Amino acid sequence: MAYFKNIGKIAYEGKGSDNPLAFKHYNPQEVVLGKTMEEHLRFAVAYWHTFTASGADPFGVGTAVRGWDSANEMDQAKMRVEANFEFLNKIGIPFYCFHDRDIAPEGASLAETNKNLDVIVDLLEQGMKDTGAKLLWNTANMFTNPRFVHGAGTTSNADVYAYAGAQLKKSLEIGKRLGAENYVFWGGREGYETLLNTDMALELDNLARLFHMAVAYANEIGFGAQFLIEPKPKEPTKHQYDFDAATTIAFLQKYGLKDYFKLNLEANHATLAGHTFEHEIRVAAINGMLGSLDANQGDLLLGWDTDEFPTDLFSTTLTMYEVLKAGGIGKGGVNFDAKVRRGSFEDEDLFLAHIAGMDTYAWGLKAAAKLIDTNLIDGFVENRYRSFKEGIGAEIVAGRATLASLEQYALQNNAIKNESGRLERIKLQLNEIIYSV
Ligand code: XLS
Ligand code: CA
Ligand code: CA
Repeated sequence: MAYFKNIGKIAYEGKGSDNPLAFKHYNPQEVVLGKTMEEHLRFAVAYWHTFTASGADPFGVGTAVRGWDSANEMDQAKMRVEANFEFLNKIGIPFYCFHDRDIAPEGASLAETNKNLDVIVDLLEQGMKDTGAKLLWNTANMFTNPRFVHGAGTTSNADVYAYAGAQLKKSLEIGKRLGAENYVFWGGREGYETLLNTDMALELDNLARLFHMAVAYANEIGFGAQFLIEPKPKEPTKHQYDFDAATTIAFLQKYGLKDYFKLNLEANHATLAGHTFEHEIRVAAINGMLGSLDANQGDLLLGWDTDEFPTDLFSTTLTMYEVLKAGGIGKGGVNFDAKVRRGSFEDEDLFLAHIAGMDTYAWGLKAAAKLIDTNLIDGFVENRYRSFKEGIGAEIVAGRATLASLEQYALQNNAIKNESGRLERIKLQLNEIIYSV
């Protein structure tokens, strides 16, 4: 059955087109710096925002009008599978991502929940065979159900920890069956509200133990997906343990997990942590930990995770610049972890929102490639640090300098001369590049 009957395949029509249901910048086969846009961007649809969510917020029920609204829970789950493949095909996105609880309803027991999952996973497997759609990543939702009130891997209750382990095991099996290229761990409630009732050391040790068990089980069943941890500084807990890229890398290092994980970085989580998205990507990249991206944007006037579709060109340009400089996104992709606003409740809005995100990323990719071609940033940065290429700078970089040798140099070097960072000039040139492509 078709759910989006009034919408056909979205085509690339180029910059002059005024058709809202067409791409102006995303031309999948267009080659940019030696790879097609499709290969660079590896777009994915987030199942939860696109098919499961209803637009409900703390002040009101859902507003979305969908073709599966009136069916019972299990039928809705089946209808969403069909809608997913129809949507992927029409919008031209090769990948999708889901949490276990997005695709199938929970039953009265864990066994019944797993049975529901099996029914839907069969349908997903068949749909993927029929359409060629691929799973960028799957994950386990260990935060919505009330049992996770005190966390999952960091809960104070060992029974809940065991349940989380069982849920994770099933999720890894599903990932293997559907050939997921990555597997994501986002610590939904892995954090705390107050130290007055919290054993932080035990919680962190337990979380690491769960990750080690996941690595061991994936090995055991031959599930070769890249494991990814997704940092977020707050929401739902006040102190999320995986605060940002740097904190997460330190955690992985401490517990001997660094070789088994990379990072799934989200734009809105970066800004919640007080960083830009490009900062988080650079931190991951220089540590060899860049895994995948959750593409969205926050609202500067709101302090929470609004998960808006990315439409800020300045940000997508700098994001794609970081990705290109890091040598690409590898097995990862650009997953639209983004939801249409509550007022955008029609099916057509799902298409328009993804088109906006895809065009903004494609535009950003073209601008980033031009930034590299024109050598604007690289050239400036290289010149800015040229003092480390010779003399005392070269001694420092070679690791031969000591405090005594620095003192000897500084004592005879009375005229230190700094140079301007030229920030405003560079920003204007960046604007010119963005609007020229
Ligand atoms: C929530 C997160 C979540 C992860 C997957 O803020 O973004 O959706 O991406 O669990
Ligand atoms: Ca996310
Ligand atoms: Ca988010």
